This record gives sequence, C-alpha cells and structure tokens, in this order.
Amino acid sequence: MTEQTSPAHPKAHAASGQPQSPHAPSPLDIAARAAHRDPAGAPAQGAAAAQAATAHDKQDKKVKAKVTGAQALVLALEKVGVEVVFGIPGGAVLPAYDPLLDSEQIRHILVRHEQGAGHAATGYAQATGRVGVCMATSGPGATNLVTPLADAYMDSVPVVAITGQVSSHLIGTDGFQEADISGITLPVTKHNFLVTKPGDIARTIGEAFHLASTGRPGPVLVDIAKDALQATTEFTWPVPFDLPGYHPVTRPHSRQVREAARMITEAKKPVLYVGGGVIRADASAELLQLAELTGAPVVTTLMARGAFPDSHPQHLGMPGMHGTVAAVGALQKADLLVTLGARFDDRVTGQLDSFAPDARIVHADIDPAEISKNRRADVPIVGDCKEVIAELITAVQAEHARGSVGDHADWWALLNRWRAKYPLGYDEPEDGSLSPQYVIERIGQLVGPDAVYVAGVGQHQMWAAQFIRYENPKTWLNSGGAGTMGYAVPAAMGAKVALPEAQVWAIDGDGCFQMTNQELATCAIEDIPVKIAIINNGNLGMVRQWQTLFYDKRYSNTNLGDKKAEVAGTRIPDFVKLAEAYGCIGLRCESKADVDAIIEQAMAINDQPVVIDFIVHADAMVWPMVAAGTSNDDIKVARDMAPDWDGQAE
Ligand SMILES: Cc1ncc(C[n+]2csc(CCOP(=O)(O)OP(=O)(O)O)c2C)c(N)n1
Ligand SMILES: [Mg+2]
Repeated sequence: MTEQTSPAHPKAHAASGQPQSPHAPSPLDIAARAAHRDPAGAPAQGAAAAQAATAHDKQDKKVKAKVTGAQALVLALEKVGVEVVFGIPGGAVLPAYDPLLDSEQIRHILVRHEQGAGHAATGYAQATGRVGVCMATSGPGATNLVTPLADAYMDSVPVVAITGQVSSHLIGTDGFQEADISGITLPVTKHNFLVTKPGDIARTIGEAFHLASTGRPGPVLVDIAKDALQATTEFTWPVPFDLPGYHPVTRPHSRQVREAARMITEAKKPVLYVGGGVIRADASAELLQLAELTGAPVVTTLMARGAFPDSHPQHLGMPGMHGTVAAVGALQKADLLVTLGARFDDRVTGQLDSFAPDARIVHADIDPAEISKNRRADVPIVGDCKEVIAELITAVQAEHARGSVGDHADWWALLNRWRAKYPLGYDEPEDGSLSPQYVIERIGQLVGPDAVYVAGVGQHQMWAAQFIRYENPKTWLNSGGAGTMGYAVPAAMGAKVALPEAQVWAIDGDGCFQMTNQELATCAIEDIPVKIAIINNGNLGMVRQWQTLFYDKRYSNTNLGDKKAEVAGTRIPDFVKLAEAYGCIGLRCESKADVDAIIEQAMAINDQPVVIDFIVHADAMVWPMVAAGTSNDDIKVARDMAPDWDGQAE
C-alpha cells in the first residue's frame, strides 16, 4: 500500500495554536484530544480515551479505542498518512469536520467549490504520486465532485473522495440533500463504498487508500451516513482488508517479456509508444535505460509528457491529433510498437483501422482490460510498467548477448528527415499582436524544466504540450482523458500545496479560467502562491478552430467577448481586476516586447498568487492536426499542407 509520507504542512501545527508538550496527548489520538479539550465530556469515553492515548503513543503497536465514527474516520486518515484534505463542510458531513479541527497532522483546505476540491486532490496526486483527498457533504456537495472523479478516473489518478450521506434511516426517502452518490459515481470511480455502520469506517478508509493507489490507480469514493459518523464504535488499527478478488498483477509473465525482447531486437522499425502509465509507475529511469539499450525512437503521449526527456535525441515528441509529424509518422510506418502504459486512445490512433497498419504490437499495461481493447496485441504483458521495463531490459541484454542487435540505421535516417523537415513551429500574427505559442514557449524557457506546469483544456493546452520542454516526470499535469475545462487553477493549487518549493505555473484558457477561478480566493487566503498565465484569445479557441476548419467559419457561440461593448477593449471580466479582487497580483501583457519582463516579474513574486492576462491573437491555430475520425496518414502540418512522407521532395 502506498502511503503518504511527507511531513504535515507547518501550518497544520501553527493552526492548532497548541504547542506540543511532552504531556500532551498523542497527535494521533483524537479521542484523547477531545477529552483533553473538553474535560467535562462523557467520563466513560474520557477514561477509555486516556487509555487509548497510551496505546497510540507507539504507532506501530495495535491500536484500540472507543471513539465516534467521525473520530474513527479522522484517525484512519491520519494512519494512512494523509496530510491534506481539500473540501467544504455541510450538514451530513458536519460530524467529520469536528474532529478534523483537532488533527495536527491533517491540514484541511477550505475550497470555494467542491469541483475545486476534486481537481486539487488530483493535482496533488499527479504531482507526487501520493493519494489526493477531497471531502464534501451529501447531495449537491457530492454531485459537485462528479466531474473531478470522472476526470481522475480517465487519467488513472489516485484520489479518495469522502462524502457525508444522510442518516441511514433516510437513505432512499428523498431526504434533504440526499443523492445516491455511490450510484451516480459507479461508472467513474475505480470503486466506491456506502458506509452505514461506524465500525466499518476505519477499514473502509484503509481499503479505499489501498484500492486508489495500487494496481491501476484511480479514484475511490467513500460515502458515509451521518448516523454512522455520530455513533460510537471501537477503533482498531491496522485493519484487515476485506477485498476478495482484488489482486492486481504487477510482475509480468517472463515468457511474454522474452518474446517481446526478441521482437524488439529483430524489428527494423520499432517505436517505444509511451503513455501515462509509465509516470504512474515511476518508471522513467527504466524507460531511459531501455530506450538507450534498444536505440529505438520514443514517443510520449499527452499523458506521458515528461516521462522521457524532451532533450533526448531519441525523443520524437508527442503523437496524436496535435502530435509532431515525426511521432505520428513513426507510429504509422513502424513494424513494431512497444506500448508501455498507453491505451490506443482515439486521439492517438486517429481512424483505428488505418493506424500503424504494418506494426506488430507488444502491449504492456497493469490493467488487463486495456490489452487488446482497441488494437489486438501480438504480445500482451500484464504488469506494472516499472517491473515490465526492468525485465525487458534484462531480456534485451540477453538477446544482445546472443548477437541479436537491431539495426535501425535506415529507420533513423527516415525519422531524422521528417524531424528536420517538419519541426514544431508557428507563424507570428501578421497584425503585430501577440502569438500565444510565443508566450507559452517563453514561459517554458524562462521558468525552466524544474517547475510544474498545469494546463486547462483547449488550444493553450496543446501548445503547452508542444512548446514547453519537459525533462522530468510529474512536471506536466493536465486533463487528458476527460478534457475537463476548469481543471487548471484548482489542480495547480493542489500541486503547489504538495510541492511548496516548486514553481507551479498554470497555463489556462480564458474560457477554462472562468469555470473555476474562484479557487484564487483559496490560494490567496491559504498562502498557495501559484502563477496563472491566461492565454486570452477572447474565444473558446479550440472550438473556434474547428469552426474555422470544418464549419465554414460560422462562429456559433465561441466568442467570449462583449459584442455590445461601445468602448473597444472592454473586458468582461477584466482578469486583472478579478485577480486583485481575489487578493492576487494581476498583470497584463499585450505585446511581444513585454513578455519576458512580465514572466520574470511573476517569477519574482513568491508570497502571493499571480495572474497574468496575456492578450493574444484570436486566430492562431494548433498545428499539426489530424482531423477527428480521419487517418493519421492524412495529418496536416498547416491548413491544406500534408507532409511529404517519402521525403523525396526538398
Ligand atoms: C467542461 C467542458 N466544457 C466544454 C468543453 C469543450 N471545449 C473543449 S476546448 C473548449 C474551449 C476552451 O476555451 P479556452 O479555455 O479559452 O481555451 P482555448 O482553446 O481558447 O485556448 C471547449 C468549450 C470541455 N472540454 N470541457
Ligand atoms: Mg480562449
């Protein structure tokens, strides 16, 4: 079981206002803390709690204590190592918030919308690999978590959501603020629980964290009835899990690995097709070794940016709808795809039956359901990518020792021609206005590869994937599977809470930003100094791009501007004023000459969140592009411009 291990945020201690004395109750003992705070409390419980305090002093010993269900919840969260919870209280979850106030280990961050809590938990988890935690009340509080749960599910992010539910006798009666959240989230969670007995709470939390963080990671929801939180129970820890049938396979089958290694060394045109699973498995070091051992080209999907250094000569960049010509072409012309933690998503394959027509497929994934889901695998390997790649390295070394070493000279000659001829690029707008690609490229260059970059969804997301150079895993966070507008601000907040020393930059769209920017208040109040670069093209740009290309420039409902404005340049909202209203620094940049200075100004501010409103040209487009549903062979490098695949024409 992966546990959160980093120390509690210093604020958690400061906020308690009670310095730890050697005589103070153990910080892990909520019952004792409650008795400590309220000596007039129920004497029987107080005595039991005092006993429990001694039991808790040795954390590795078995713990038993009489507590409320709510106390059991907070104790269990402490035991699994939670340091931060993002949430909003309400009637049904109120009992849980009371003991939370006493926890010196857990910092609760009061967000402004439950969607913000969910994405913050996701950003926290994506930036660290640890489980992110969010909390909400029943009914509308819980349903506001549906989008972030669906988002985390699509991108395999370990998140635990805790929701209060109406009391058990009201369940099914349309009680006030009742929603069947476990039913609603069934298709978008890895697993979920409805807990109605106080004695089940601690075990369920243990199981939820285990499920979220092992195997293919994903979100798990724990819905707890209010009466279960209020009733008294016995807290014991550790808890025996009751998860029959849950045994994720992490060790790959060695015969399959040997077969894959044989195919890799025999292939003339192999490609390592790397997906987000490599990041979730923390397998970047192994990937680098495998790539250098085999000499094969590497492509990293939108979810895998950073899994392999962009500066590495074997890296062809991102494949897919807005991928590089070299990466898309390599997949199309390959004779072998070594697919590592990727899932043949339609945004990568384009029209499936014309995808990589001559390639044999090695497909390694921790989730057996992914294998042969979209494309039949010749060699299926079920296992954790870190272990799979480590074993592949050994098996490839054995092939080399037998004298079987691939010769990829012709392959590289072709790939290098494509790379040289079709590098990523962009034209600056002719009217002198600011190029969005330039802004994003300069942010990447000035801020550097040690920062964490978080994108919204749209054109700016694609440019951030294309023009920022990623060198390290977990430095690029985005909503890849679901494409959730509104992800960036709260996810950046979560990442910054997890990594307070890192620069965290959200590259957001003017449309996306308007969906969740209320979390700027949370960032300002909770001292979470993120930087938000709004790529303000005045439009739902990605949709506008499709209207330009496929709907004859009929711009139905994509202009975000005020069409009645009498004064040119009227902005609704004015993002600078909005930032200031939220207690952040607001800056604006409208010309190329000012870009560097503004980025540097933002970089120098580390005690407040900063929002930069970059006013950019409305009609910049994301290229290359494979139109939805068409073949990757028909990729366009610019409008009506197809690559010359044979590389004859110069
Ligand atoms: C919640 C949600 N609603 C709608 C969409 C459809 N959609 C995808 S991109 C996009 C435009 C995003 O606009 P903006 O944030 O300004 O980014 P830009 O494309 O202009 O960079 C829309 C509406 C979505 N992905 N998510
Ligand atoms: Mg926009």
